[in-house]
Amino acid sequence: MEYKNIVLKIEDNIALLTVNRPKALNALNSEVLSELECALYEIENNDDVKCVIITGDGEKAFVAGADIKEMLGMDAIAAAEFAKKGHSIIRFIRKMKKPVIAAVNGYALGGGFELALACDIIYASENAKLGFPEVTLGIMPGFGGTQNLVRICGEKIANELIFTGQMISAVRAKEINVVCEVLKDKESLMDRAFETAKKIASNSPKGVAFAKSAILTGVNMNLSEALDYESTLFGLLFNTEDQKEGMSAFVEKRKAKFKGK
Ligand code: CO8
Repeated sequence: MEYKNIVLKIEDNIALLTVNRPKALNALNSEVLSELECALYEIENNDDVKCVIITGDGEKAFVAGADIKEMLGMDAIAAAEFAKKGHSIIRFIRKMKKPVIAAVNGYALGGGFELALACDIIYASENAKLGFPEVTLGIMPGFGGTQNLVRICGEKIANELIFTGQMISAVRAKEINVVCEVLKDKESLMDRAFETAKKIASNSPKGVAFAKSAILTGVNMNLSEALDYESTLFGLLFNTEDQKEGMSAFVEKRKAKFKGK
């Protein structure tokens, strides 16, 4: 499919998805959301792809939020539909077999912060600014922000960020466990994202996918149910060729070649 507002590059088992609407600081309008949804679907169904990186075009913004100019004229029904469209992307990213890394280069505000929070790993450049300015616009986060932030850094920090609408630095985002690492500029940010993506891509795709499922599904279960879920997935991996290959390679002192089977 041809995309107008995003660029999708697939190379060496890694998909790089760039939101490319620089005139609006990569803000998410309905068209961008539809394209993101299609691209993520395309990536998930491409067996060559083992890991995904999402970033924003340029150095100024990852995504500066949902498109305020589009939202200005929305009534309640249209706004709820718009949020649901966003939610289906978040749900999709969370359920994808392939890990998704957000490389946050600059502003990640409102829906942009929420898009990053939906990803499995977040790296940020030193100039990144993250926050939820929604209450300054008379609305509230509606792209999963109220639910994901509280699960990552707890109620008090989530309250402070969401009720004030203040932006935080990448360093502060790391302190509150939102960001894994802060990199000095866009180039080192992308290098770091690719380094991690390559490591993930060299591992067993099924092992990675099942681990992602155990982490994300288990967190919403009680510990006993979550441990049962983990042991079921652990057992299922012993039906795969990758388990045989991974363990044989160890014993034979060679590098494993995983097929994702
Ligand atoms: N929507 C639409 N246009 C935007 C947005 C946005 N979110 N952010 C920036 N732009 C546009 C500006 O209007 C401007 O366009 P133009 O030149 O035509 O006027 C261009 O991008 C450049 O922006 P600025 O001139 O403002 O650049 P500055 O460097 O002065 O400021 C800021 C950068 C601080 C990032 C500033 O642009 C800003 O505050 N932007 C808005 C940030 C914001 O409030 N985001 C939250 C939006 S609400 C939201 O995301 C709700 C999500 C919940 C539902 C989602 C469901 C999918």
